[in-house]
Amino acid sequence: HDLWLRYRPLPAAQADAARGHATQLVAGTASATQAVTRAELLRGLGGLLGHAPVPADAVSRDGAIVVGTPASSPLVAGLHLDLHDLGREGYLIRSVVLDGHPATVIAGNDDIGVLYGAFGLLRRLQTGQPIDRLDLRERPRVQLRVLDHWDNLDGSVERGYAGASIWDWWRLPDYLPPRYTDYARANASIGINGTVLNNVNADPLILSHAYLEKVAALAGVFRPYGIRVYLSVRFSAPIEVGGLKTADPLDPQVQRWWRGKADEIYRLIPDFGGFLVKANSEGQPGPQDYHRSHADGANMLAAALAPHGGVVMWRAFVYANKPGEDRIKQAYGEFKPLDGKFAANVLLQVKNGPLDFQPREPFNPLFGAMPKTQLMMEFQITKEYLGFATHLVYLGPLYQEALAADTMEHGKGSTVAKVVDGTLDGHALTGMAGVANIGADRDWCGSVFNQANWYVFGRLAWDPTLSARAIAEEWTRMTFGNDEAVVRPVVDMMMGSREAAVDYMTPLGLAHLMGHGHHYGPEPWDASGPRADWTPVYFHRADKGGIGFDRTASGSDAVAQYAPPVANEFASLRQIPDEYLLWFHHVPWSYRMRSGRTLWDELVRHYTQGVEDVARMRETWAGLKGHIDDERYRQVATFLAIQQREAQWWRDACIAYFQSINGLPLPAGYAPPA
Ligand code: GCW
Repeated sequence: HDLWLRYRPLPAAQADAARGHATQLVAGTASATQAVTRAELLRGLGGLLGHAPVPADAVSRDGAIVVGTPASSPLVAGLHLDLHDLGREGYLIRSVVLDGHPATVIAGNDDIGVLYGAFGLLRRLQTGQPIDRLDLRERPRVQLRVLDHWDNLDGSVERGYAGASIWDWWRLPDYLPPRYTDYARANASIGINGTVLNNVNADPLILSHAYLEKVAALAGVFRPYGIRVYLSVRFSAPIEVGGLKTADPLDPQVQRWWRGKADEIYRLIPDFGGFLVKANSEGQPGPQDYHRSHADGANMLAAALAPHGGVVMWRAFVYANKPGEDRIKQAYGEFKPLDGKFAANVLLQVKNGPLDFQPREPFNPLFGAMPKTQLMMEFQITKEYLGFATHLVYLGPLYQEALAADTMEHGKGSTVAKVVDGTLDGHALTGMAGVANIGADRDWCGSVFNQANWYVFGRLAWDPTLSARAIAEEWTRMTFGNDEAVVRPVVDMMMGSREAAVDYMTPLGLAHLMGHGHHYGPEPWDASGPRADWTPVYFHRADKGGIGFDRTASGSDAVAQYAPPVANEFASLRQIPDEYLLWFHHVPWSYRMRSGRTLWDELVRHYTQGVEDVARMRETWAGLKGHIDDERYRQVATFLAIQQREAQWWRDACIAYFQSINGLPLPAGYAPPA
C-alpha cells in the first residue's frame, strides 16, 4: 500500500555504511514544501537505516545531510554551488565538506527541486547504491508531467480497473484523508507535477462553484508537493453551466463566460494548471458544432487562461464516423493544416499511436508533422487494451519504443522524444500525459505490477531518454528489495511481458481485435455494433485471400502521413518491420516472411509464443516463492494463472477464427486447442 515508497530496512551492511552519511539532518521548515521534504527524509531514512538522522540547525559532526536552496539555507548559500542550469525543478546532490565535516548537500534553486532531490537520495538508498562521494545533477527534460484521471463525478472511473475513484467528492472539500497526501508523495517521488482530476468525457458540473471549492481543497493538499491541478472541461459548459444559448468560441458572450470562469477558478486556486479538452470526438461537443476549427476553440479557452498563466491541453484524438475513410487518418487530416495556428499557451495532446492505445502501434504521424505546434505525448497507463488489472504487462518497453521512434522530420535522429521534450523544433512549453491507472484498491493500481506502469510513466516524463529496463530495475528494487535472486528474474519477466501480450493478442501489426465496448478478450469475428470503425473486422480485413489493412497507396494511403523516408519504409514490403506488417499491408496467407515461414505459420507461431512466454513468467514467479511476502506472492501467482488461461483463450479464439476464414490446416507441430 506504500507503493515504491516502502522504506523497509536495508541489509545490515548497507545500512551501516549509509548511517555514517546520515547522522544529522539540517533542513528548513519555513515553507510547506520544505516541511514535507524534511518529513520525507526523516521517514525514509528512518525506515531504511533503522533510525533517522537527528534534526539539527548546524553541522556539528561528520555525516550531516544539508538540504535547501541558497535563499532558504545559509549553509547551502555558503557553498556557492553552480545551480544555474538546474531550473526551478532541478537539483544537485553532492558530497562536500562543511565546517570541517564531510556532509551531503541536496540543493536546488527552488524548494520543489530540493524535494525532488530528497526523493533522489532516498531512491539511491532504496536501490542499494552507496551515498558517499556523490555528485549528481538532475533536471526534468519535459515541463508538464501530468496524470490524466478518467474519473467521473459519480465515483466511477472510465477504463479504470483498480476500484472506484480516489476522489471522494461527497466529503470534499472538508475531509482530506491521508490517501490524498500519499498520492502526492508518490507522484512527487517520480517527478509528476500535474494532475487532471476528471474524465475527458467531462461532466460540466465540475465547473460549478461547489465543485471548484472541492477542487481547491485537493489543490491545497498537492501544492507542497509541486503538483498543480487541472480540469477536463466540456466545451458546451457555457450552455449547461452558464445558461447561454451557444458555446460558439467566436461569440463574445461565450468568451466572456470562460474568462469569468477562469477568474473564478484562479481566485480559488492561484496556481491552477489549466484545461484539458476532448472536443468533437466520440460525441463530445466542440467548436466544429459551430463550424469553427479546433484552433478557434483552443485559442478561445487559452485566452481566458493566459492572464493567469494557465495552459490548454487540447486532445488530437478525434475521428468521426466517415464510412470509407480510414479512421486512423483523420486526426492528421484535421490538425496538420492548423500547424502554427495555436496560441502560445496551447499544447496539442497526441496519443502515442494513430489508433487508440493498442498493444502495439506505429508512432502517431502527427509527431514530426507539426513543427510550429507544441505537441505533448499522451500515453495510457491503465491497461484498457492490455488485459485490465490482472495481466502482467510492463509498459516501459511500449513507451520507450514510441519515444525512440524516428520521425525523420529533420533527418535521422528526429525522434518522438525530441518532439516531446521540445528540442527538435525549439519549443519551451512541453508535456507528457499518462492516463492514470489509480483507484481506491488497497494496492492503488489493481495489481502490484501495475504500480510499475505508474512509476515508469513518471520517470520517462522526467527524462524520456531513460531506459525501460533501468527503470524496471529501480522499481523492482524499491518494491521487492535488493535481493539479486529476485531482481534479475523479475526485471527479465517485466521486460518480456509486453511482447508476450502483443503476441497472444495482436501480433504482426494486427490491432483492435478486442471485444466490443469492454475491450477485454478476443472477438476478431465481431462485425456488429453501431459503427464499422469500432469493429475488429474493420481492422484485420481477413478474407480467403489474406489478412491486413492496406494503408499503402493502393489502399487508404495512411503511409503518406509520415515523412518520406518513413513512408517509404512502411510502404515497402521488403523493408517494413514484421511488427507493423499487417498494420500497413494486406498480404496473402501464403506470403513468405523473413523467417522463411508463411504468414499463416508465422501468425500461429506468434500466438503460441505469447502463451509460452506467459507460462514461463509463471514459472519464474513460482521460483521466487519464499523471497516475496505471501500476500504479494499470492496475488501475482493468481493473476499469472488468469493471464495464462486468457492468453490461451486469445490464441485459440484468434487462430480458430482466422482458420475459419482461410481454411488452412494448422502448421505442423502446433497442437489444436485442447
Ligand atoms: O481509448 C478510448 C476509450 C474511451 C476514451 C477514449 C478517449 C475517455 O475506449 O473510453 O474515452 O479513448 O481517449 O477519449
